[in-house]
Amino acid sequence: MAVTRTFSIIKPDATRRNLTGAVTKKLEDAGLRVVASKRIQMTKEQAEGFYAVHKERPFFNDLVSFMISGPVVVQVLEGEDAVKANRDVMGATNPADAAEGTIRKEFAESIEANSVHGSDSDENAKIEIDFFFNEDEIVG
Ligand code: RTP
Ligand code: MG
Repeated sequence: MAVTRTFSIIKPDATRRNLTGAVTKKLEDAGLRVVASKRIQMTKEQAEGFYAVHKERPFFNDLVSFMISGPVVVQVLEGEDAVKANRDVMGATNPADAAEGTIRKEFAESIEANSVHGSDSDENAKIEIDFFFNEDEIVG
């Protein structure tokens, strides 16, 4: 398995509860390394652009409002098969379905306020990383 990159967001429900460190610890314990990180307040335009694939979904407007309701921490993670390693430790989208030991089981408040985002493919990881980071901000 090759070392690859994925993109993560610690969402506003988690930053609000001061869980940035606790979430990051879970990521690190899963074998992922934070190679870039910044805390930002997303604009509405950024959130709409980032989630453009979901624009026809009924939850789109609520999701955009939630993602701009407070600061987020955007991160680039590196590790063996990083996309899968990250999604495994995140757990299911709905915390009610998330496995024991996952971030969403432990921390998520609801299907929307579910503490983390993680890319779902290597291709989308690259697009999402490029959306928030310049290459010189990433130090492997
Ligand atoms: P993510 O993209 O954030 O890593 O999460 P995911 O793949 O597990 O979920 P996805 O289907 O891509 O949905 C993106 C985010 O939209 C919110 N959501 N709300 N109210 C709802 O039914 C609903 N469904 C999804 C969640 O914040 C989800 O992470
Ligand atoms: Mg997704």
